Parts: sequence; structure tokens; C-alpha cells
Amino acid sequence: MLIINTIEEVRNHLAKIREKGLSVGFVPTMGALHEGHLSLIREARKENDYVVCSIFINPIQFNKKSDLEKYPRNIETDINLLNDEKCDVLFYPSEVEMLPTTKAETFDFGGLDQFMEGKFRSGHFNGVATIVKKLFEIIEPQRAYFGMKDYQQLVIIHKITKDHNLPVEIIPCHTIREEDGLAMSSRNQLLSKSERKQAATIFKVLKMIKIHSGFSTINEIKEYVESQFRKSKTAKLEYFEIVDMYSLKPLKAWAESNNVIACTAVQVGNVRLIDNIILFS
Ligand code: PAJ
Repeated sequence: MLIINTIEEVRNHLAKIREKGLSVGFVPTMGALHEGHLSLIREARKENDYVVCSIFINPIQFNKKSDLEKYPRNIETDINLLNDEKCDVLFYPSEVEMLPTTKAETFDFGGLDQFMEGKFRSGHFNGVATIVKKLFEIIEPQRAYFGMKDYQQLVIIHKITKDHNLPVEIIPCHTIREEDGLAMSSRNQLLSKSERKQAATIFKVLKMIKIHSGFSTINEIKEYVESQFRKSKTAKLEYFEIVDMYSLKPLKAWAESNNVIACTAVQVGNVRLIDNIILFS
């Protein structure tokens, strides 16, 4: 695997790859790679001639300095994992290379950022969209792979690629979970043993509400979820929303949409975790 640190070099290299008529699949990440990330690389490997992964911990998408500072960094392990997956290029730029000015662009997400992550993490999606758009312009992939775990991010990236006519196909990929159901996340490694145990409650509750969704109202479901987290001292519910899968607008009644997803963010100790489950589509 080639490791490239500069925009100029990666551009020149990929221009030659495209000249040969090879398709490029791209997986943007912030590193501390786990099976969730690797599943995206495998999908990209299946559908493209050439696979590029980027690792860049994007400071402008963190709304808390402490979260950025403690974000896990395991570059040596990441390189080994990417080599094992036969990734062709790791683009691993420095902060000055990617963000000579640390300002995020301001996007119009058409209301997609109004709720959930957008509401609780001010500026987060402008930071994400700024860096993903830059990465797309540098790498110029045919396809880019994103996890359903970050569902709101996926929908927002889909919108900006359409709005800005970026010639890249966004491929959604399933959430990869630990054996007890916890969605894999780089942040999981920051959990203590007891917090890690508590974190499994998140998906247990989501699975339970999927069963209940046929015969309970949305309000009843919300009350059930809130009561489940009130019991726990370490896992604090930040939000739980049942939303339309496309507009991301919270629903008051099931009849309002045919495509429904439940999304949640839970603070477990000092670690903030997100997850979701499709209720019907
Ligand atoms: P990061 O959290 O490193 O995630 C990189 C990609 O991996 C995202 O598309 C995310 O949805 C996906 N992913 C994470 N956990 C997953 C899991 N358990 N199963 C499947 N896919 C999973 O998301 C980001 O980085 C950043 O916001 C980024 C898009 C790179 C922009 O900075």
C-alpha cells in the first residue's frame, strides 16, 4: 500500500490510475480503524479496481476540544489493517495540508441538520461536509462508502454531492456490531469495562422498540426508551428520535411516513455513542 501525505502527490498518482481506465473506490475515515471501517474497505474492494482510504482527524467537526484531544489515534495498527485488506493507497495528510485555514464552509442542508446530531453538535455537519467535499475534489472517486451507523451524516453527504454536482456515487453500508449488539465505533475503546457493558443497552433498547413499533404509539415508544435509560447511572440518553428516513424530520404518528428510522445518542461515562435502527421502509 502506498502512503501519501500531500494533495499534489495523491492527485498526480490518481490521475495516472484514471488514465489507465481503472475505477476508484474511496473510504474516508478518522482512523482508529475497526471492523466497521474494514467492511467499507471490503465493499470498495469488491466494486472498484483501485481502493483509497483516507485517515484525517478533522478538527472542524469536533464541537468539544476535549473530544478532539482524546479521540483515539492508532496509525501503526491502522496501516497494518489496511495492508491486510489490500487497500491500494492510504491518504494521510497533515492538518496544514488539509486545512490551511481552519474555517468550515457554511452549507445549506435544507433542514437535514435541524435535529439530532445537528441540534446537539453545533457546527458539526458544516465541518464534516467541508472536509468530505474537499476529499472528494482531491480523490475524485467514482464511488465513496459510508456507514449507516452515522445515518444523518450519510443523508447529508448524499445531499451535498447532489447539490454540488460532485460526480461520485455514495454507497451506504450496514452497521457492523460487536457480539452483544453494540455498534462498532472508534470511541468504544475509551469505555471502561463497566461502561462497555452498559453501552450494550443502546442496541438492546433499539431492538426492543422495533418489536413494539407495530402496536405502540410513537409517544409510548419514546416514554419507554426514556424510562429504560433513567434506570442507568452511567448511560444518559441525549436524544431519541423517530424520523423519516429521507427528510430526517421527527414523526408524531406512524402514518406520517412509510420509511422510518429510530436514531439515538447516549452519553456513557464521558463517551458519546450514536446508533439507529430502521423500523420500516
Ligand atoms: P469515522 O467515524 O472514522 O467513520 C468513517 C466511516 O466508517 C463512516 O462512513 C462511518 O459511518 C463508518 N463506520 C463507523 N463505524 C461503523 C460501523 N460500526 N459499521 C459500519 N460503518 C461504520 O465518520 C467519520 O469518520 C467522519 O465524519 C468522516 C466522514 C471521515 C469525515 O471526517
